[in-house]
Parts: sequence; structure tokens; C-alpha cells
Amino acid sequence: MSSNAPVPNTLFIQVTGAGNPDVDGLFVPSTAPSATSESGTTSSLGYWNGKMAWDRADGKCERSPALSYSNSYTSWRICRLDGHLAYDITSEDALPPCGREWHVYKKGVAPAPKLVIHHFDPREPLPEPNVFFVLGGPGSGKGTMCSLAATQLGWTHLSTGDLLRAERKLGGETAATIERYISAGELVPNEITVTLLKQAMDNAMRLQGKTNFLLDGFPRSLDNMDGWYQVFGNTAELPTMLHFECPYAELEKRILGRAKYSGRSDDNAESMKLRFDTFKAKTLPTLDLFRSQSKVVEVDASQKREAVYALLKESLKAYTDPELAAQPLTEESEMLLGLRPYPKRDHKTTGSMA
Ligand code: UP5
Ligand code: MG
Repeated sequence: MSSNAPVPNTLFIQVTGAGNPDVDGLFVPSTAPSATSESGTTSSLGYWNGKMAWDRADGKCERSPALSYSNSYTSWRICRLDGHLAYDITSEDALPPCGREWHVYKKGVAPAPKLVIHHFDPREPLPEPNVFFVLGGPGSGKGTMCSLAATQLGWTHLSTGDLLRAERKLGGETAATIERYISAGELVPNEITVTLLKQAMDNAMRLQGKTNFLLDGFPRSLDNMDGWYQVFGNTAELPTMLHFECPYAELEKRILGRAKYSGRSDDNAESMKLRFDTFKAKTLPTLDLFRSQSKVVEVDASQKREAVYALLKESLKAYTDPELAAQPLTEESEMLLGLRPYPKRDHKTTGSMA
């Protein structure tokens, strides 16, 4: 493939909600042979009119590609089974729009469909993700370093604390339970925490094509580890645990420093002591379990941020996209590393409890 060749089309599109078997269904990368369209654009495999294109997975449509871009009408179009236009949407986006309403070509036939773009074939199980657990006392820098790996190195940062707080805010059927446990300072039941984690990982993989995950603050207890096995199975290799080690005095100094702007109700000397006690009582046993299986990378997190980040980057190197690893620091990364001040009135904090 020449360096100018387009990236291969490896995306899948699920179309639902039209209630019309002519339209609803799975669309796979088009296998239409290279051809020159009405507008004179020559297409390559998986492409039509210079943009990606798809066929129906069931192969029933008369036209290939069945979901493609029209240069003449600057619109994305979905065909009926007989090859005629069914739905379109005016857009110059590289991919068919998912968040806007499509135009129903024959009014009254069916409602507009919803599109979801998948990075992996939804008919197949997802590939094994690369997972690192990140543990350390409160204020050891887990959130800061995971955010850096996300913004700078393309890793997906998932914090169970943040997932629980977001779920509570959504107000679904588990919101009241989450609230009860969090306000009592206890660990939320595994079924909720680990299920949220699994959903977040699946979505990031399916909808964003992510496969590298940093799980910030998980597993917080041996109980959490049981939940992990129940949901993820115990046949896969145990993830590596990065342990951010830092003396209590330094942790306290950082948390009290952050308390001035974080808005977190647990950023005070009293709560800090309780959180550290919980960490020692509940979380350290999981660390021992991982140590006994030689699965821990010890990170001296008492050092300056740049030194801690260098250790993290090295630990993740084998799975990190080398192009991302080589890119200069982004502004966001410089702020996270304390090399650039945050803009006033928009003080970004990591893992806010607010
Ligand atoms: N900072 C960071 N690195 C630094 C460095 N090298 N040098 C100097 N300063 C550094 O960092 C803390 C502060 O230190 C920041 O100001 C930072 O700039 C600076 P941060 O990255 O925020 O540290 P972190 O380790 O993420 O600290 P955090 O307070 O978030 O840790 P916790 O584990 O306590 O918090 P979490 O949000 O995970 O959990 C909060 C509570 O939620 C828990 O106590 C628990 O009660 C509950 N919870 C559950 O019940 N169930 C769960 O599954 C998860 C949480
Ligand atoms: Mg945090």
C-alpha cells in the first residue's frame, strides 16, 4: 500500500429504529470493486466517492455499497433493498452522522433510523483488552497520571469512583444504592461497580476502538477482585498492578493543597485519615495478592510529577502507540505536570467529588 492510500475501512454500522427491514440491520465495509462514480471519483476497496462505504451484512441489497456518500448531493445515503434511495442526510463529515436526524426520503414510510458506528464486528466477541490496575493511597497521583496517559498516550482512563458518581447523577435504578454506600463511606457492592466498569470498557472498545485501559483505584478490596473474576472470568492473565507508593506526610500535604480548589467533600485532614485507614485495611491485601504473583510494578510516587510520569510511560511502553509516545507534550499534559498554570475560573481538578 502506498503512503497515500486511505486507511482500510474496518468500521461496522448498526442501523436501527426505522422499523423497516429494507434499512435496519448491520452494515459491513463495502467490497464493491473499484469503480468511477457519476462525479468522476474513482473508489478503492471499502470506499466510495472518497469516503468510507458499507454493504448490508445480509447481502440483500441490489446496490453495493448500500450506505455511501454522494458527492453530487453532498450527503450520506442509505439504500432500500431494491437499490433506490431510502434515507439521506446532508453532511460533509468523514463518517455518516450518528447524532442528527436523517431525512426520510419517502415520507410516512418509516421513522428516521439511528446509526451506531462500531470499531469491532458486533457479531464477534471483543478482543482481549490491555489492562493495568493503578493503586495507591489518596493523593498518590493516580488520577493525575492516568489523565496524562489518556491525553498524551491515548490510554483510556477509567476511575470506578468517577463511574459511580456519574451513575448516581444519572438517577437510574442503582442511583439510590450508590448514594447510600458512598455517603456511608463504604464500598459500593461489586455487582454495581464491576458491571459499570465492564460497560465502560465495552463501550470504549466498541464505539471508540480503544483497547488500552488504566483502571484507577481498582481493585479496592479482595471483594472487588472476586467481582472482577465473576464478570471477566479467571482464565485470562491477571492484569499488572501499578502501585503508586508515597509516604503519608506527602499524601496529606497534597490532599490539603488540593482541598483549596477541588470541592471534594473528602479533601480534609479528618477524611484523609479515614481514607488512608481504609486503603491500608481493605486495599493493601489486594496489593499483597498481586505481589505474591509477581504482578506489581512499584512506582515511587513521592517524586516530582515529571519523574513519576516517566516511570508510568516506561511501564506502558509495550502497548502504547509509538507515534503518540513520541509527540510533544500537549497543553493539557503540561497543566497536569504542573508546567503550565490552569486557566483562571476553569480550574481543572482530577477525580473531583463535587
Ligand atoms: N499531585 C499529583 N502527583 C503529584 C506529584 N508527583 N507531586 C506533587 N503533587 C502531585 O493527586 C492529588 C493531588 O496531588 C493533586 O492536587 C495533584 O495535582 C497533586 P491526584 O492525582 O488527584 O491523586 P489520586 O491518587 O487520584 O487521589 P484521590 O484523592 O483521587 O484518591 P482516592 O483513591 O482517595 O479517591 P477516589 O476518587 O478513587 O475515591 C474516593 C472515595 O470514593 C473513596 O474513598 C471511596 O469511599 C469511594 N469509592 C467507592 O466507594 N468505591 C469505589 O470503587 C471507588 C471509590
Ligand atoms: Mg483520583
